[in-house]
Amino acid sequence: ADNFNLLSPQQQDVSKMLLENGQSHLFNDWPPPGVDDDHKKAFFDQIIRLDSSYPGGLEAYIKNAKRLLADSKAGVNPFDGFTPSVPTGETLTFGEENFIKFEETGVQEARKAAFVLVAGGLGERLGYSGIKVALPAETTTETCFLQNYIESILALQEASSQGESQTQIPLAIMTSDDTHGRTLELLELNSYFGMEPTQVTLLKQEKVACLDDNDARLALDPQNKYKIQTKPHGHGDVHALLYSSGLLKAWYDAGLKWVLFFQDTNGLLFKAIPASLGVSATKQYHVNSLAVPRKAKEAIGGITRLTHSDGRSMVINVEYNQLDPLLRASGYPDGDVNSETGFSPFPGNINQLILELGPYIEELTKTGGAIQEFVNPKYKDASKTSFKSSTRLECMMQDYPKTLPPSARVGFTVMETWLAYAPVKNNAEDAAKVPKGNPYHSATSGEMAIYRANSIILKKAGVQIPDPELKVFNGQEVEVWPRITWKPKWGLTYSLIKSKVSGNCSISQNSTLAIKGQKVFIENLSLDGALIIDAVDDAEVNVGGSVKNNGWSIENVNYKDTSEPEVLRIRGFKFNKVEQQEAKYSEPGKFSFKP
Ligand code: UGB
Repeated sequence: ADNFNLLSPQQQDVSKMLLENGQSHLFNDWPPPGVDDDHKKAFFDQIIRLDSSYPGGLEAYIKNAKRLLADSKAGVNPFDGFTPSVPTGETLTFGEENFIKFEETGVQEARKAAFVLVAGGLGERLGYSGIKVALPAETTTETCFLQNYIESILALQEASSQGESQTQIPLAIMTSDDTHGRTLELLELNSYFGMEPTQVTLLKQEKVACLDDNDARLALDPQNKYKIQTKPHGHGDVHALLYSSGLLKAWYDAGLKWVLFFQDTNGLLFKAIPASLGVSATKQYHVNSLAVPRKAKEAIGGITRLTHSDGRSMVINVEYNQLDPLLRASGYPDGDVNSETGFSPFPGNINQLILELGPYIEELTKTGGAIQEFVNPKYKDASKTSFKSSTRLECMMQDYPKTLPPSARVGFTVMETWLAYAPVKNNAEDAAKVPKGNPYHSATSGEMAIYRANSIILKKAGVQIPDPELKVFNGQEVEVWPRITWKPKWGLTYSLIKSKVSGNCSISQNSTLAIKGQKVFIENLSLDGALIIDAVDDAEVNVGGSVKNNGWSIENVNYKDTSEPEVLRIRGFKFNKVEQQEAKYSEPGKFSFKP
């Protein structure tokens, strides 16, 4: 009571709220006023921060926690009454006529788009010491994920504002205490990779309070009785942050129409963006989730139609750990298994969402951005009365459609995996244990997938490229294609790529080709070795003839070999740059490169 009288009005309010919500234990061991006053102030600062960063405040958090913990204890099935079935959506095949049309529409629509990167996760599964967006997507050019993403958005920006004054496509990045400083530093050190600093907004998500028991008593830090333990709340925070920051409204007022969400380490993603945005615009989807064929038990959610016995129905992601029990409980005794096609009948969610901004704001105005949450306590025993360690509420960004009315237009677009999805999530050891035939989702597979996609695309554009070799790195067998890379502005769409490749071209298996330029035209090129073309945007370069040299060879790197840099260890290989030909153009003009 003595402590109470000395509090500011705001501190008194939150104290009352805590006491009324069963949190008196927080103050149990507090010494009288005059002792630990700084710590007490820090305690209230943290409480006020937790209160203001959750839709509805800390009181709502505690109430939601009590409800979800009671449900969890009672074993309530979140899918009770729902029957799962395989939904139908748009399936696209790269290079087909409708794919090319969707790409064209998507590029036009990009003028009205904003992008949102969720990058608050630390990537515990990957075990990389840096932030994931700073990781090279591939080591031929050492372009990191964030650079690749930003350059892709800038390429879209340029292509979509053809002939008109250039609009700036905004990019919001959700960070957390774990990633914020290093993300900002990466941007600043690299001049925002070509974006205007004002084009990029960083939104930091706050962690949420941990819970000690079924009564949702907030957990104190064992080392500090003036500090609440906190943990990440999940990527679902992105909706509340976009809403409460006022960013959505600013985008809407600026005439934007689409918000595209994406994750931190998918080096293929932007190959699928133009076409999928085209699908959203053509089909007028309020929500469009990108998906790929899913292998049973793969750690990506399954897109499922859930039909309730009362007639309600929705198309929604069922997270990978919930799909198997849901199926078993609904008349599929084998659970999450492949069908005769060799894939799960449920398309795999790659958490790339395209939302139409108008209906999105309308919905968030009602919900404040709150997303349906879940809790996953690890109980000490079957009585479910106590936890092994504190727990917290979590939420996922793909659960956004769960609160939408049945009239909402919710769809999904399935793309080929080789084109759209190759995340870097698993460390070498875990990746090597992935069941045979399932994707590794490692730095090894992520990089090789980029070469594979670029090779397949050039093959479709008429370049002769041999079949890949199979090689093993860090215990993972992967297809090794020629190491072909290009800048996003060189090859934003298939039509653009086709317009830059002509005649009789071939690239041998051992080759490396890096196209660092925009107006680089490949005509009658025969490449057997390494060729690096580096040209400023206003240099138009025709590349042809026969290039032959000893090139870059691939050497194995063991992930345990601490004498190698971490970035190489996690992928299991490095390039030995034996010989290469470089073509560099730093002035505008027309050039022809013939060795
Ligand atoms: N992330 C945050 O920004 N904040 C957080 O608090 C947590 C994460 P994970 P996950 O497409 O591959 C998702 O951990 O959650 C960011 C989908 O749920 O890599 O296991 C983080 O930085 C799943 O359905 O993935 O699985 C990263 O960018 C499936 O689609 C992103 O959120 C799977 O991704 C994802 O975090 C997938």
